[in-house]
Amino acid sequence: AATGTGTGKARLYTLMDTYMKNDVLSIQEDIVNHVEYTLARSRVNFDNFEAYQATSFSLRDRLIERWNDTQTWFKEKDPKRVYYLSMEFLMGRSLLNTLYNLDIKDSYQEALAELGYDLETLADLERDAALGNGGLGRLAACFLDSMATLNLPAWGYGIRYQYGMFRQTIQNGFQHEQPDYWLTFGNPWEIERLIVSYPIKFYGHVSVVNEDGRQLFRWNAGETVTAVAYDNPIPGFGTRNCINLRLWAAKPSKEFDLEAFNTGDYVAAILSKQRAETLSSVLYPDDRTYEGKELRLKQQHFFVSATIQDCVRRYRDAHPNDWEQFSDKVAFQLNDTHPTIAVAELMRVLMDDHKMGWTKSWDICNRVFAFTNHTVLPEALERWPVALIEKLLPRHMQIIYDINWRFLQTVRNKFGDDWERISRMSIIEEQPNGEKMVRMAFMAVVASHSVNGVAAIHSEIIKETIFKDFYELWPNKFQNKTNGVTQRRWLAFCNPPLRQLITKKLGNDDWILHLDNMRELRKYANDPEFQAEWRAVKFEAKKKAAALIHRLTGVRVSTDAMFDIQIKRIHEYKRQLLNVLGIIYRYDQIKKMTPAQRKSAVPRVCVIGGKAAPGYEMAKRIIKLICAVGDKINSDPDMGDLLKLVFLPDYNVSSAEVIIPATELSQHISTAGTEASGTSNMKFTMNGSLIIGTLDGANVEIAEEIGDDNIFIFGAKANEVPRLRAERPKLRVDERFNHVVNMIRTGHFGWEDYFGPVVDAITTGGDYYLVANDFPGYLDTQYRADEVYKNQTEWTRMSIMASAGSGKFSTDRTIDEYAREIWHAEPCQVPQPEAKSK
Ligand code: HBZ
Repeated sequence: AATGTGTGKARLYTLMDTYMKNDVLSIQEDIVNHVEYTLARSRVNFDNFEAYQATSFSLRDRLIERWNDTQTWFKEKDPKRVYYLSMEFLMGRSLLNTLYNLDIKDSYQEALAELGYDLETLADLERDAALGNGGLGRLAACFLDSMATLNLPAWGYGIRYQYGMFRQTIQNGFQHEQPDYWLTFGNPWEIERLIVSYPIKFYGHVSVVNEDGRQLFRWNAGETVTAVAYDNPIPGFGTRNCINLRLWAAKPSKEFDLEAFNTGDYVAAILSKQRAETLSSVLYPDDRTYEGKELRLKQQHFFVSATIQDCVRRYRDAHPNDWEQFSDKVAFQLNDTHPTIAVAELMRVLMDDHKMGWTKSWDICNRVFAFTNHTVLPEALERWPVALIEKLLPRHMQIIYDINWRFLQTVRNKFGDDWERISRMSIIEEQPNGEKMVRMAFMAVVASHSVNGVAAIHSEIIKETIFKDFYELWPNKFQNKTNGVTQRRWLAFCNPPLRQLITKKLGNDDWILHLDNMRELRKYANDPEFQAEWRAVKFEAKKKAAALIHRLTGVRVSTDAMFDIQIKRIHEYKRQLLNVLGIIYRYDQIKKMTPAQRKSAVPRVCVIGGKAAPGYEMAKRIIKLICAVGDKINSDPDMGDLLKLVFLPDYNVSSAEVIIPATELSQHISTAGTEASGTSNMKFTMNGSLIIGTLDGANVEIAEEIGDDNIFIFGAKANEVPRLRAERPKLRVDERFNHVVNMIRTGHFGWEDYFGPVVDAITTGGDYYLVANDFPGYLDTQYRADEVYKNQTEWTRMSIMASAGSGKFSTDRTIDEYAREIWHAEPCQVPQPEAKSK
């Protein structure tokens, strides 16, 4: 093959006319070449980490082939492109995911084994790419996997933070935050593209110039930063398509401030330029309240402006001097309000840089933007001070005022001079203290042609609450797109024994692309032989999880106990407190049992894990409470293997991949109406865990799909919550609740002063999240779960039914719906090539 003949292009084509080979010998050659030529280590002497790096580089080469072919193909076919704009992509590790998606895991495993390296060991050395907080960031990562797999011409755009989500350590039961400098030893998966860079402007002032009899606005920026592209190939499964996650890093701009140089302070001038890099240095670790920090707004504009410039350039390369097709070729999905400044930025680019009129520019914006909301909690809704935007992005602030002015005319045309309504709906909020704020969610709704929630119940709630007025104005804008997760990472790859069992039973592994096929497993839910295999798979997973728990906490847990898990960010609304109170009750019950009663009790391993936002005092106290209760229980000889409680430190994507397959009961117990969707509930269900949960978020649809006899539901319904909140102080509280609360208050677990505010919040403080109200139902339902667990045949039946009914919760379904109903984008599959020259 590789013999160069001819000259010029012809010679180039024949020089390398085959793709990289995936036989064991070729893989070994590629790996040792990278050891020697990329890492500059001796090919006969390299350690595990170097083996991991070289293996990753050899995989990157394979990804690049696909990436290049895919982008060339997209360019040629010119389909409508989808751009997913997100401040967060919680990718986790890439090594195994790449091997599985490229279907070359076995060859690599064998190749490495022959060289004396163990693939699993190497895979464990990879640092998580933790460029996200939680559900919202992980959803973006699952979306990329499905967009690639469904052959959509889609790209993700975000920020290449140097510090990802902080590493959580627990010292004496308290959370400590450690920096996550994940790039210490480089990132073998990314492609640095120094050539792809754009200037990003900040500050300065706006002037008006006359050109050809037209008024044009000119923004003279006070500061310019350069955005440099880092590309992360995202391979699909069962396809050659490989899409892109383009992350921007901030670098100093080339244009130097001559004045600073001329005044002689050369070193100070360079140092001040260098500060530009701080823009992309750190992920904000708060998923609870919007952070009204200037740096956060700068990050938003930074990545949005680079993205818009990049996408406009790509469009104009294909369609010089023709804006007519822009909205047929481009769709932007806004992942929450964080990228909403894109609306003003695109308006600015169209009007100021490309001299388009308002009407035409606004029409384009409306056709290209769509917005996803992920929360109804008022404290999480982004509102930026007008004064801050005016200072940082003066031209954008003018445009926002103009958008609002025209929008409010629309409101008046429809509803008349209803000033209350107009002030409620205004994008600019006038606060009593006189400070004006920009309501980013309203701007996103006004500018987008589609607004969606992330589960059926959530999409209804936003129409009745935060966006009620807007729903009345534009009922057709509002949609639901129930979240999903990728069954590749969250079932097939993280749980190989279950993958094997399912594939064996179904006779093929088509379910990895068509999760609905799992429905067929229902037939075997009562089959004793299948049940035994199903339990054996779970037991193996529990052993692995027990080893991880021991490694991270030093606590040994029994694999014969029920694994009862709650892992998610720590929030009052997610009610980890309800879980702890239930565990305290269980502890107290066991203490009071006779030896005979203890014999028949169901043993449990309770695991709670999750990070608290560094400034969220209450959440940090709750972590301490979990740890204190855990210490008491785990050191009590009366408990033995009957009850353990561990706080799992530094919960992240990689630990989720071990814990979720091992879980038998998982908790999704938010106050109804507060959790937009939840996505781990879907991962657990796929892996045969039963859910104990409220009728909130996607739990509602999970119950529908798997049958409400296969899920443990309790608690107030969303529509009862407002009334219960109002009545709460009048209600008499359950004795069991009073008892466990008193145990905390009276120092049974120590630290009673520190836990004071925690207990107050659910008693004298009004109990906003209805912990007391839902406590009796929770205990009764936990008791029901114990009773079912005693009957392993019934438990296993429910477990199989849960997994079998999880087909709807694949992001393949979610993304297909977005593509058809919001983006109007078609798949564009790269043909299977024989050789490069073909
Ligand atoms: O988004 C979560 C929702 O709480 C969860 O119910 C849903 O399943 C998931 C995906 O739709 N929301 C978040 O994870 N939110 C954030 O992480 C966040 C991050 C930065 C912010 C605000 C929120 O400034």
